[in-house]
Amino acid sequence: MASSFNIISNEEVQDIRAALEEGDLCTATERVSEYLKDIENAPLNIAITGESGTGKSTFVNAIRGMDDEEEGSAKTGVVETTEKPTPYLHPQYTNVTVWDLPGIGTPNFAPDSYLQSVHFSRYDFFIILSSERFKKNDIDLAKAIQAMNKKFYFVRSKVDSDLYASQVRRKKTFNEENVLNEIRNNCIQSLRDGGITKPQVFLLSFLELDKFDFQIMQDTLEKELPEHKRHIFLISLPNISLPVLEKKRQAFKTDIWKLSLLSAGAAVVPIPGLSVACDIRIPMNAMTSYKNAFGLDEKSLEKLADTFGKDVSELKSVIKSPTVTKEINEELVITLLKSGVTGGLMFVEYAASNIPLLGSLIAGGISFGTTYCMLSDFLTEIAEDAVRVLMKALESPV
Ligand SMILES: Nc1nc2c(ncn2[C@@H]2O[C@H](COP(=O)(O)OP(=O)(O)O)[C@@H](O)[C@H]2O)c(=O)[nH]1
Ligand SMILES: [Mg+2]
Repeated sequence: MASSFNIISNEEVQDIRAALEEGDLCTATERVSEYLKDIENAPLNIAITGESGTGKSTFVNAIRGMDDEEEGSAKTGVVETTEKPTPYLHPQYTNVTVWDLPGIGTPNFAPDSYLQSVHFSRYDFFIILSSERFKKNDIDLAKAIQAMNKKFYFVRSKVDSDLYASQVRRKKTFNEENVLNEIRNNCIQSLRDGGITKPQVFLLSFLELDKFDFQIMQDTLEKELPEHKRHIFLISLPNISLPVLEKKRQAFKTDIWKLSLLSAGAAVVPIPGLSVACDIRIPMNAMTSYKNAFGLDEKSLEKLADTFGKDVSELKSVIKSPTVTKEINEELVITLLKSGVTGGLMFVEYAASNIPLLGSLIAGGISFGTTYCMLSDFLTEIAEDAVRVLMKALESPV
């Protein structure tokens, strides 16, 4: 069975999960990069989408070198003929499947339920067709694709008709180049107006496929297909790694309250400016072991950077937690504990210090709470940073 990530098989997903569970970031990243080497062979699903009658089925036939009447060709016509998403193998790119989709806005495929009806998540990237200027449906679709972190291109079809009409109607001033430029600018403008930044539009006629922007489109696809695959692989990584890292985090978390109690109970080092006494060696050791477990300690990061030909500073640049990249020493732990005690808690501590017997108990309680929150926060930050570092390590060099 194919995994829900399209491009990685279930076995591969399991393998990456296992590597993350057992090992550190470096082991897991090495495993993922082995798969990235085979990415050329990964399957890719391209959806041809757009409104009804824009030429989707004709496009699918044309790129497969077929006319519309051959056996095995997609059905085309002036009335909507595509009833459900239909897969066709791409003739040139092995492992690429082109999906002919029903039109948006046809009776069974209303715009608001369109994406669900065509099993949107199945596709890795999208070609949105329009035979006129791009409209709201196209723009909404593009935005939904963008929200899924997937890519799309626009194709303006039937430019032969525009040229023909212009030639008939404006015999004297007709200039092919001008008409094409006008169409292109018009398309780009309507997409920009709709909020699409840097839209890429190819002008095509499926009756004369090799004319107009066909070669540019081919070249672009050829250049970008491996990148697309890599991108798709990488965007699925958080889906795989986050649950695993979350499990790791939970496992540590169950121990935090014990550590915090211990720390508060031990109460040997009074922190200056904080009337609470706690043994800061305990949270300090805990933080160090979290860093090691998630592979975010200096040594692991260096090894990771080395393996993937990156600079340590590059990996560190995606770490959001200000604490993770700092050396864990007494000073840092004290600063963190102090910053955790604010407003109300400060007052309680002050009150506590005036009531000796009760005071030590409350002080213990505060120290427990402060330590607990600090360690929990740190653990959450470290798990999220681990995913970011993993993705960064695997990013292709620019
Ligand atoms: N002139 C012209 N007609 C086209 C072109 N592409 C498709 N058509 C015609 O437009 C109609 C709708 O095409 P079809 O592929 O069924 O559209 P779909 O609904 O998007 O799948 C058919 O009559 C096609 O022959 C094109 O590039 N130029
Ligand atoms: Mg069709």
